[in-house]
Amino acid sequence: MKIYYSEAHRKHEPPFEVFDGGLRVPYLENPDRMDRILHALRGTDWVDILEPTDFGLDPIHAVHDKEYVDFLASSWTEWLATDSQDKSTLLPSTFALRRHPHKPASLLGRAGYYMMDLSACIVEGTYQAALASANCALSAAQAVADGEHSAFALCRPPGHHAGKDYAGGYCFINNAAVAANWLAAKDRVALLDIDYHCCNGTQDIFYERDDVLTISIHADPNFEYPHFAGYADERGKGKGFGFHHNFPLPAGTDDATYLSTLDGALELIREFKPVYLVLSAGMDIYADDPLGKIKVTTDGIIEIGKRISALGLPTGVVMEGGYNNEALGRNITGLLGEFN
Ligand code: SP5
Ligand code: ZN
Repeated sequence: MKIYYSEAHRKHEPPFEVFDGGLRVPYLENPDRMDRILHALRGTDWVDILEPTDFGLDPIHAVHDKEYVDFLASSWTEWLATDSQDKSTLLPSTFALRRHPHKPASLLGRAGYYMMDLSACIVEGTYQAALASANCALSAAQAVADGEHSAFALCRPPGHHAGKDYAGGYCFINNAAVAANWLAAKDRVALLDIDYHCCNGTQDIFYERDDVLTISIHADPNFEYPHFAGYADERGKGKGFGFHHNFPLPAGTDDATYLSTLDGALELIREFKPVYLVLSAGMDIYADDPLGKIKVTTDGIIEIGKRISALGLPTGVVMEGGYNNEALGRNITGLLGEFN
């Protein structure tokens, strides 16, 4: 299997994130995640780890507002020029409610406008890492468009919380959405997101489209991040109505319940008759994930891979979340092994 991976992620290493109640904790979305996965992949005899191709900014601008991408590109330099006391990472303290859409001129004002929370921390290497991550997803899309049965984009930072014009939840550029949009120019695409968290960014990006079916299985946003998207009654808008589906799950969901929910999602994908599948693969559904409250085992993840692979679709698998670093390697090789 072709695996696309770039070392550019290493320079995106924020010193902390801010949890509920203002607690500063070490950044959970850390470079060690990639090392664990690479180590496990290199231990198999079926991977070919490749540098991504540079697709330039056009496929990114096709999904994200240009001014938002410009903000990602220039914010670190602008941040260093401010007189803020702690410049270890750019985070705002005021957030834009989108019912008041004025965009302020100041850097911290724009940071609040373009960020949805306190876990999309920008540091010096963030923009380059985010671009390389998107190129990994595009390279995997190119591979399946060129006839590979499947390919894996080992993306870091992840992408599925990033919307057209906002960062959030460790995400800056929506890698899976960029790849799905690129494939949609060729033929019908389904995007299935199995990360523990709802893919609010992906949902927003495709919400009014009928050429990309988007489906997310995740922890119920009533109790879990991202809180404001992921409810079952959000089904798309305009001609996109009926082309987005959310499957919110309760805390404690086990393998059996997860798999029967997955079967429902897979049935919708079959009905849509896509030519390509993009799989946003977050491993934070794993039972011992520090951020998750869903109880899927490694065997459950392998079975998830088997059932998705049984669709028989050319599939670009895109790395999203997953924070039990020790388990990430076996969970990802278990999932991908079913596509091989
Ligand atoms: C890609 C991805 O999986 N992003 C997830 C980002 C979630 N960030 C917000 C976490 C909310 C913090 N709650 C902490 C509770 C710790 N017990
Ligand atoms: Zn997640």
